[in-house]
Amino acid sequence: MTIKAFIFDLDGVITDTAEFHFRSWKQLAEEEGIAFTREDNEQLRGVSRRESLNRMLKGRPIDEATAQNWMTRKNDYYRAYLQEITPEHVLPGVVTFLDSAASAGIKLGLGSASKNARDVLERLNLIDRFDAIGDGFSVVNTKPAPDLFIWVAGRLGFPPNEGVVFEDAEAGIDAALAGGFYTVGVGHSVITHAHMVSPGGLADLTVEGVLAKLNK
Ligand code: B16
Ligand code: MG
Repeated sequence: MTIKAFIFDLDGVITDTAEFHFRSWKQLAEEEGIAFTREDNEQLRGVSRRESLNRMLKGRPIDEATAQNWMTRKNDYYRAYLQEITPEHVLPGVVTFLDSAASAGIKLGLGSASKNARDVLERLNLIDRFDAIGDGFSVVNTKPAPDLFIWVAGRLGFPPNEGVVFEDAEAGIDAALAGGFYTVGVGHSVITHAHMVSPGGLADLTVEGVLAKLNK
């Protein structure tokens, strides 16, 4: 079997929007008198806006209208931060890795839980590099459900067992494994159950190295 497609998560793999998500949730939490720390924010990596709100609330009940209002406010704060994003916010090694994969004939997909993913990619000047983009609008069941990555693989025209998912979050690795993909855990979070890990991100990986390790 041969690997023919790479699918990348956005936040934590291509760029670091986690800090902007954190500041936005923190602002909302402070306005509402809810304690919210950086450690709390780690639990929100890779999960949808709605699930992030649920985790921030830690069981505190709110009605649906309030939930919608809070998510809108958080997203407004987040979108203000997005205006600061430039191509300099692309993480080290990403452009080289994407170029090298494309040169090797590998199809490139993006699988992000974010409804802002396209805007972020445009600001990073990377949107044209991907053959398929799945985002927070693409599927109903978000990570750790496998649906998003399967949706992207379908768009790329390859079955999951010919694809590798690069993820920084447990929820994303769980989603990819559930879908039958090969997985590479990247970044500083502790990922123990991926086929391969790279704490230094894409900068510490080569396309040849990934293929040699995963191509059986
Ligand atoms: P939005 P990823 C995820 O991006 C973030 O890691 C997560 O913190 C965020 O809640 C989620 O996107 C939804 O983002 O509110 O912009 O729709 O890691 O899947 O690229
Ligand atoms: Mg991520």
